[in-house]
Amino acid sequence: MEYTDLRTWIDQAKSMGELRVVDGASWQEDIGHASEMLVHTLGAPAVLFDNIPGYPAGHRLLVNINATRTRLALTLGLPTDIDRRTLMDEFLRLTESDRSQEMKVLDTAPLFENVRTGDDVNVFEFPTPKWHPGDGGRYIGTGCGIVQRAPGSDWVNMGTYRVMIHDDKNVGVYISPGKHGKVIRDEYFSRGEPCPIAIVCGMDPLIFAAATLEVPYGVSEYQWCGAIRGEPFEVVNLPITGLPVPASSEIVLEGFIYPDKMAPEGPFGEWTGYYGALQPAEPVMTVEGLYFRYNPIMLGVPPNKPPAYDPYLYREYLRSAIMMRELRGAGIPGITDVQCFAEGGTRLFNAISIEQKYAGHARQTLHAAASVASAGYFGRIVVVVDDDIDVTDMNDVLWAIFTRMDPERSVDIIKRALSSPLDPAIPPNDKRYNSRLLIDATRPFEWKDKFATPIGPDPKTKAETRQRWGYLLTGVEAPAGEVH
Ligand SMILES: Cc1cc2nc3c(=O)[nH]c(=O)nc-3n(C[C@H](O)[C@H](O)[C@H](O)COP(=O)(O)O)c2cc1C
Ligand SMILES: [Mn+2]
Repeated sequence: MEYTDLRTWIDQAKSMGELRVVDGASWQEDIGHASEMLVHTLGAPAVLFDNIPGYPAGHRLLVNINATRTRLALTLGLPTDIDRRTLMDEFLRLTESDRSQEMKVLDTAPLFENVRTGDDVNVFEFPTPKWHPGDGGRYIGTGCGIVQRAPGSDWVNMGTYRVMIHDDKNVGVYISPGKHGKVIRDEYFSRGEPCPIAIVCGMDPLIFAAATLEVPYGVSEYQWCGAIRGEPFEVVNLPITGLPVPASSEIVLEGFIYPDKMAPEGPFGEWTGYYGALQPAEPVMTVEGLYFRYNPIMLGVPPNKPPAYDPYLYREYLRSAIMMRELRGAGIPGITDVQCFAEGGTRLFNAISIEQKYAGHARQTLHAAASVASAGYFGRIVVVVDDDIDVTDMNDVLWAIFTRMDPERSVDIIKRALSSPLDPAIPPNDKRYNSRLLIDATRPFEWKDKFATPIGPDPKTKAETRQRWGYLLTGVEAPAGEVH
């Protein structure tokens, strides 16, 4: 690994020409606007905002961290010129459960350079932007990780859930149904107990990515990062709750949420491209302990409309890889590739290619792919295609749908599946369930050998043609000896 924390990651990204620094942008509008442009432009750099008016120099905010394959590879400790599939396969290898590492608890950390408790707590010490004009407040938690320990267990979960500032000492935490953080929270609440939580607002891009992915239920995101790093993930315990947070954290808020302490939360510009509804009652955390390094760096990951948006870009690789592992783990053979398209926010439109081995194989794949953990929450359309289709090419997937499916034979609908208050397509008065469209766009197994022959070209011929005739597309003269 080339970096040890967010600061050394920034140094690396800067030396690779992948990071720019901006002075003087306002938290009120400029940072939200600039971030929208960056996340909606493929290849855009990470940007570190400093000297934000109204804040001390050095109180910084970093956006667009993992939005290119180069930076994602840096984050995962892989060669930065790596191709898509190698990156996915390496990521799966690194996160195999037999590489899992217990976390390592350190005695102290730079995080405690500044400690605020009680009356001294003021979460406005950091330049939290107003990310979208219609947001119900300033969201300090976008590139954040919420740390909780399952009651009566060693399992420490870290998930990214949005956090809105109510006032200088109170923040609201919104967690969608089915998420680990909600399951844990509700276990405390059902016993009538408060749920201790820690909100980490600046951390290295690896633990952040882990907090936004389907690390299996019961597995700590810390163990998973240890597996990728090949050494125990270093944490430090907080004084009030005892919760372990990353030792390299930049800013941490500590406190409790209570079953009977709720306040309206939202609206917030969400990953669907719409404002998520104002939630009438979400838990409020009174910040009892606030800790931060000198010159703290907050991570900002404001949700935005698909397709190009930092978490879609890296999750197009990583969520797709996780689904591939889940399908194989479910015992389904012949899984060739998976693409959770950024166009669907890596949830709403997912394609799986298979080498068909038996009648019913395609349907089995579809139903599993709509239900595994990486796709269980708020899915919409799942497509299975044959392995001659390039699932990374939306046009190829659409061509398979248009030419190999016959709606009467090829479509299933799953009803009453897990959805979310953020789902714009279900009624405002009941945001629990949606349905899933499953499209079998494979050649029907029983007559696939008689199916019309695709024109091609096959991948080898395609590559050779582009090698030989590619000059025609470039304005370059024909190579010597070539027909022209
Ligand atoms: C920038 C960003 C913001 C997110 N905000 C929320 C949120 O407010 N609530 C939520 O339930 N999930 C949110 N998610 C998705 C979760 O982080 C994701 O589902 C993750 O798997 C949750 O961790 P868990 O599997 O440990 O529950 C967000 C993801 C990203 C990348
Ligand atoms: Mn988890």
